[in-house]
Amino acid sequence: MSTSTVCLHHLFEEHRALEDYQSGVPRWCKGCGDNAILAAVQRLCRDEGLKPEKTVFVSGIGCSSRLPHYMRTYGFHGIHGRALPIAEGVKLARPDLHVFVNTGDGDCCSIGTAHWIHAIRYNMNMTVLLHDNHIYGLTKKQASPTSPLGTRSNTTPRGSYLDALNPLTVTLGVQNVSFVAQAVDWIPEVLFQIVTAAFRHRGLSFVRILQRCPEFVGNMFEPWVHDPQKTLMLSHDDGIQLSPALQKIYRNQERHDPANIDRAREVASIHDPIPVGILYRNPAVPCYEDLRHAGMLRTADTVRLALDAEFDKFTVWP
Ligand SMILES: Cc1ncc(C[n+]2csc(CCOP(=O)(O)OP(=O)(O)O)c2C)c(N)n1
Ligand code: SF4
Ligand SMILES: [Mg+2]
Repeated sequence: MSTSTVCLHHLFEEHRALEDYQSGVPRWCKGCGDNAILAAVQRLCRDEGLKPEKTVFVSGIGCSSRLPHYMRTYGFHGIHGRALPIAEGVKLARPDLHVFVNTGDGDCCSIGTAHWIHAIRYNMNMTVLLHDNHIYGLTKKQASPTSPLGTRSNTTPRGSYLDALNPLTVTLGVQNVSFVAQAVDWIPEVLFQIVTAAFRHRGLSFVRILQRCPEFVGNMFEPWVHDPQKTLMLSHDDGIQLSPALQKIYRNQERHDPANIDRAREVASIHDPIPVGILYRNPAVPCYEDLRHAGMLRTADTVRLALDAEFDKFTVWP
């Protein structure tokens, strides 16, 4: 190859457009907040210049878990509640990959709860996006653990009996938590900034995204969508930067120190107004894959030798 061909090849490799990360036509309902989350991650991939062959989106089961189908990257549409252990397996085997997880409130906070708690403690370097629409969408309107008290659904026709579980306070209560943020699908610029900050954090970043499901719980977030005073924007120097236009709309703001876990827990408990921004960040928490791989030279030969040694233990020699 001539030098100029190499340069052209390099240019082609490095500069990708949004379309290079798009795949298929999303089948979500009109107005579904999953569309905004998809747009944010596609923009993130483009702006961060992620190589599609080095990027994996892992999901469980639910409307939200269809997201990997719409990414032109690697993807793993897993089984209900098991997105996190699948993603951890990917990361442990291939720490060089960018791993994203898309999980619903049923997927993560109901059937997948045990995996969620332990994934926070293992703190592997991945970006976890909780699409929290407060309902089971795919199976057509059953109450989820995050459904507010009194939610009428197919499983709770007289209204749900229990207070909702708060995914932020739960996550902030787990040992080794290293990044917790909250975003809403209806402020796309801020959603994008939060997802970007989550991606840049080294460790497990957990982003709860309040996501509209117009099909089954159309009124769930309406008061917050229409009244900017009901959103509490958290700001700090390297946090979200509101554009001048958004500054004028979202005037309810609080200076917040994301290193302060006690304040993060207090803010996480606020339901109204909805806190939006980075609640907690601690880059010093070690990642499990680093601890496991520390001092290990993993080449094809070392893996083969180690496997041979293991298999030899069970060999019945003639
Ligand atoms: C083991 C198992 N149990 C139950 C189901 C049925 N199921 C599929 S998706 C789902 C809930 C989805 O809700 P959520 O995770 O909130 O995702 P959403 O559709 O709202 O995005 C359930 C109960 C299943 N697929 N597998
Ligand atoms: S049912 Fe709800 S969550 Fe599922 S695609 Fe439609 S609007 Fe989105
Ligand atoms: Mg849901």
